[in-house]
Amino acid sequence: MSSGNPIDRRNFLTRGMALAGTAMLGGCDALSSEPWVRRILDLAEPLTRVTQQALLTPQALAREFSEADISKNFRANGSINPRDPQYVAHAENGFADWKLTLGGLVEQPLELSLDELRALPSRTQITRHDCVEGWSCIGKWKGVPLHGLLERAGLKADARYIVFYCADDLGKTGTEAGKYYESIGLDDAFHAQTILAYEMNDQVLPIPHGAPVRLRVERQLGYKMPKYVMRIEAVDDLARIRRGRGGYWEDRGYEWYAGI
Ligand SMILES: Nc1nc2c(c(=O)[nH]1)N[C@H]1C(S)=C(S)[C@@H](COP(=O)(O)O)O[C@H]1N2
Ligand SMILES: [Mo]
Repeated sequence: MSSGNPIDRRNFLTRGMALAGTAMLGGCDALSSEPWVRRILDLAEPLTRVTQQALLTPQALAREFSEADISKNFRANGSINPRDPQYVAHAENGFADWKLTLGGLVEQPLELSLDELRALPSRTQITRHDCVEGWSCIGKWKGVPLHGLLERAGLKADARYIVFYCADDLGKTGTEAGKYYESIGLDDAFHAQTILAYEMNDQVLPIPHGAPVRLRVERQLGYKMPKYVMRIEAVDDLARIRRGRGGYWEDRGYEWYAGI
């Protein structure tokens, strides 16, 4: 992700415009009208070079499907009913007092209720979920684009990864060490289809699929999409977290980048 040369302003603008133009030609969301792209094009705010690189990486979109393609039975996998006492208490009252926190290497930490998340601009997408175990299901997801939250919080210059901490103790250790977690790079974090989903197939996201919010990272395998996300953190390094490989399954031997 790092390049030797600083991006000069003209080159940066040209590539930024080209990126926005390509997305529109492709019939995708009008990227150039999105606030984060406008802000880059205006250079209204000094972004870090790492962030610029992440944003300028060609944003290939994962294939999107039609309503008719939606799987009748979307399989639920891994944890399907977390028993963590705090989680259970939140679930019992419909996550009314639950709050998602976004902290770490950010200028302005955020704390958002489910209602506040639902009030933010959303994205809906019908995509195919591929599990490393060899099954796929197509589902419709609605949620908050992660890039919007990251912009609001403002990444610090040394932020390189976004880490997601979950409520479920998949490892059944009874401690934080067994809890599911995941991390992605800034390219995926700012990708247009990377959303914190709170609806699935036009329903409130059910517990087996990750209520109250689960990440969708559509260019990677299922295990990169944490369910039951409680806390998000921007970090410069993954080595100090849990066993240091960037995710629950990564710590147990899976690849950190699970592109499909
Ligand atoms: N918190 C949490 N997230 C998770 C898992 C899990 O066990 N716990 N399993 C992962 C795996 S391997 C897959 S395939 C998908 C399954 O998502 P689904 O239950 O909506 O099908 O969630 C991923 N995210
Ligand atoms: Mo999976």
